[in-house]
Amino acid sequence: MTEKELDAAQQGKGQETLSKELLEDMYIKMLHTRLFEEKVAYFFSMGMVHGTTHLYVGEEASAVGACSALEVEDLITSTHRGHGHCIGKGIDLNKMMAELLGKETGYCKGKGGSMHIADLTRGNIGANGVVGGGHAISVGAALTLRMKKQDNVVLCFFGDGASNEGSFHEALNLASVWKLPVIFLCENNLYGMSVPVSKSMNVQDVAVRAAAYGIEGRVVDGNDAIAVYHAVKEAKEYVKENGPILIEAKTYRWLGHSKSDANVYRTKEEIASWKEKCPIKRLRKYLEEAGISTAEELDSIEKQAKEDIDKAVEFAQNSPYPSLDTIMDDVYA
Ligand SMILES: Cc1ncc(C[n+]2csc(CCOP(=O)(O)OP(=O)(O)O)c2C)c(N)n1
Repeated sequence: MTEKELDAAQQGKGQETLSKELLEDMYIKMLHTRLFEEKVAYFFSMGMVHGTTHLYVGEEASAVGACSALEVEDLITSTHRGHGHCIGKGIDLNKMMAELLGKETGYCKGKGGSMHIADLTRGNIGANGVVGGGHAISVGAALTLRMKKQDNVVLCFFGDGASNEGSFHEALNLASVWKLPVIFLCENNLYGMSVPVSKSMNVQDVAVRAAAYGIEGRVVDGNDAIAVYHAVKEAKEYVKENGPILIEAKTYRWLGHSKSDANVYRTKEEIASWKEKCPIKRLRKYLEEAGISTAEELDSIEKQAKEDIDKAVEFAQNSPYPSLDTIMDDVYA
């Protein structure tokens, strides 16, 4: 099936028809994610971003498709590769750029960096530098929602590598036993650092692991924002009634694991073949071919996205660094 036929088949499955407004919002958020990270990569190379960064380039459809299916009050837990999750859930780009540049106006007043961003006003309860760190937190958050009788869900993002952690298995088990409204969303980008999934697990799909806990596992094309949207939208209703679900979004990161990655464990051909499947180009093509948006409209969205990121850069660069006498403020452990 061609991509176009696949998309058409999806629309024919009796799924909700997405509005132009929603699809264009997904398009600009995917562009924001790509452009934001391109700036971060540049600033990192200039020595302006401290610590490390884990870029999400190539995986944009997964975060944006998933978060677009959630309400503001639905919660997400994120990972070390979390910029896309933040943008999907509606982060303030200025404050996130300021945080990465270590400025006082950032989300953590410039002291946390990329892996500690949370925005409780938008249901983002936090990135996490600990692989698998979000699993237990998402179960606890779902239990809180249940106890407060709130009709919302928690979506837990994690990678294929994190599905080999003990926390994944404990969390799925407990969420299943307590029938908690958690969507476990595995972003399978085929590698945990330099280790391919074929060398770290003896199953083809992470999704099959759900069966061990008596829950449903589904696989979705993680490079298709619309498919991810539908999968999460359906899952949202499902988990409120039945308890957790595991969704595996198959995707790929184009860049190295982090900035210290020489990227020698995969071939140029493999990377090039995934670049061909660019999720952003794919959504643009769909919007144009389905007659939802004109080329001019999409160009103007791209222009807007660039301006938004330039503004975020300007805001961050013009912001002060935190002063030395605040070094121990907001330190909890
Ligand atoms: C508990 C723990 N173990 C190891 C690490 C080092 N580490 C950081 S990212 C990573 C790979 C994670 O792979 P995956 O979960 O597939 O996510 P991806 O990086 O592919 O998005 C590892 C091993 C860590 N941060 N935390």
